[in-house]
Amino acid sequence: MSSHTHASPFDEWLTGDPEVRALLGAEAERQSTTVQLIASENFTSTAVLAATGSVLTNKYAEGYPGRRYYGGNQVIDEVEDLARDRLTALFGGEHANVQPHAGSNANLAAYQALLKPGDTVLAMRLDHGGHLTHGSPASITSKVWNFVSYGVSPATDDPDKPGELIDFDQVSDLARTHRPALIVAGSTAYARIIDPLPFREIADSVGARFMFDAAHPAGLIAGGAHPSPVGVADVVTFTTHKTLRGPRGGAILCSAELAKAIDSAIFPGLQGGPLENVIAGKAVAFAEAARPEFRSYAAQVVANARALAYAVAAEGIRLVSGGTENHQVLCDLRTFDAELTGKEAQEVLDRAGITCNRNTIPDDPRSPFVTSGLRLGSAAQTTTGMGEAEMARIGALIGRTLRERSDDAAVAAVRAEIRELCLAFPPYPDLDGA
Ligand code: DSN
Repeated sequence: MSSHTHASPFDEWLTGDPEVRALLGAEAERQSTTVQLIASENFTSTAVLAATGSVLTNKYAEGYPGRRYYGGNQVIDEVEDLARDRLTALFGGEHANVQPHAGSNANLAAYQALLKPGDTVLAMRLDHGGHLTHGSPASITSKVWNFVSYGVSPATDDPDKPGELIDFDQVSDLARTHRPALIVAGSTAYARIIDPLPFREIADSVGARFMFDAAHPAGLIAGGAHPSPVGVADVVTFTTHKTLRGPRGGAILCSAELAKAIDSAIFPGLQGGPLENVIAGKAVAFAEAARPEFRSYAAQVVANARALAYAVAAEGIRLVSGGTENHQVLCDLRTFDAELTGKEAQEVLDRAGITCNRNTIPDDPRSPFVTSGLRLGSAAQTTTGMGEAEMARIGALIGRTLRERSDDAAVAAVRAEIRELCLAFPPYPDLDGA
């Protein structure tokens, strides 16, 4: 038996490798005894874990169902077809590609399918909430294509109109000035609903294609809590492991007209052999997300984020955009303590058992490595069954930890309280207690 209270799933299969077994046990312990508030993470079901850890990892399957470059893919074809069919049944859309290893690959493939090198793309600024693949200078995307960035409107002092919302006047002006071939919607740090319709209208007004990167809200869309971009955007990319609660990976939905270009962009354009074990995990997750209880889950994720937002605001932390409509809470720490950086806050919260990440806030005066903000997310702990009362308690504990951050005993007391809270909401109740 492992020395940890919480064994990793399938622990008994690792008796021959005590080092890896111990590491997996340690991570299972961490995930079970600390609060997971990273907005891009979740806990998959054990069925997803089982499919991802299956014999399908052994198979090479370059190509697509019915058109493989290796023999022996009869079963694999059925697995991938099942995943594709379940994905189009879940979201609609005429064509699905379930092979992207990650969201970044899905985005690169969409650009490759829709653009020529040097074409202009209009996407969200990274420091206003966009993603690296939306044209960050550090990303290959900015070296191949010419990115122009839109951002959010300025913050205001009016609680009824707090600002920091996507500035559609700016999107429209930039589209008219730069005539992009593609407009990208989607974000990694933006706590509001992103309505695909205004983007579609602006794209149509300048003859641009429209891509929606739904990596963060995919599960909220599947669960009916957010409007769907499928059928509105030309291409929808997303990750499967965030709010959608599947295995780590990506996927793409597009029209039949773009199917060949998207498929060729993924393979052979960008990737080699697909991870069919992960694709089986995606198939399991897509079926889970189609069940009625997933709609309740998505609604609870949003309600939990709202409860967490109220609680941290009550501690004196400013909420970027004044609140939340999704699974994220974006915190501006400067109103809490002008000296406190996102980096320091993340580190002390880690010691208290509250796992989250520092994040830039719009027009952050500090560097992306230091930041003035924190990003919190409700998707993972909602999966364990936590509700608004637990979120309110965690919000208060965040305030206490940050206030008493130089007092090791106070931080340790929060850590003990968090551990007790987490033990009441195990992520894998059927597998724990080894
Ligand atoms: N790293 C992901 C996130 O945390 O939002 C985006 O790629």
